Amino acid sequence: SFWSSSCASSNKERTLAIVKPDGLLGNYTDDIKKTIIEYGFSIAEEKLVQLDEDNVRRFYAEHSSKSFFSNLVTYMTSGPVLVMVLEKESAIADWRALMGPTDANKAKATHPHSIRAMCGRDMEKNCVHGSDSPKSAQREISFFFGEVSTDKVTEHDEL
Ligand code: IDP
Repeated sequence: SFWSSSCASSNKERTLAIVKPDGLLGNYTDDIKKTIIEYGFSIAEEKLVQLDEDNVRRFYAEHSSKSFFSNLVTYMTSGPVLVMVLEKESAIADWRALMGPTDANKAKATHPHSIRAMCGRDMEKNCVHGSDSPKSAQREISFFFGEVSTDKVTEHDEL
């Protein structure tokens, strides 16, 4: 593939990060981006999008049978999100570590310097997303930035 052939000599890895609607509404975007840069990531791509129900159902398909799924759809469509491709060595694991645990209350207790401790509220409203494996990262990056992605999500006008 293009990626493996053009980057064979680089250890850089890409992951998908999302600042969720609570992060944008709470004006945490600048602090989150500052932290991302401080920790050595580069932001390779970014766009502000308004997800619709269908986008979220497909993005989070693995959670479709969970009890919290309909709340997750409501939450993720409640406002625009900032989607970014982050790049660095070990980007996937390092971004997960920087986000902190899924439950923002746990993050505040055990990972006080994590992003979810800084701007999350609870198990659901946890401010940020990060891919959990190389396979997810590839799927999620092409979901938002692949060749056909422009019909899948609606770009938001004002950034
Ligand atoms: P992750 O975002 O830390 O990878 P996942 O288990 O993949 O966590 O869950 C996806 C998202 O679904 C979470 O970030 C959170 O917003 C929401 N979520 C997960 N578990 C719960 C729950 O038990 N109640 C409400 N929302 C949840």
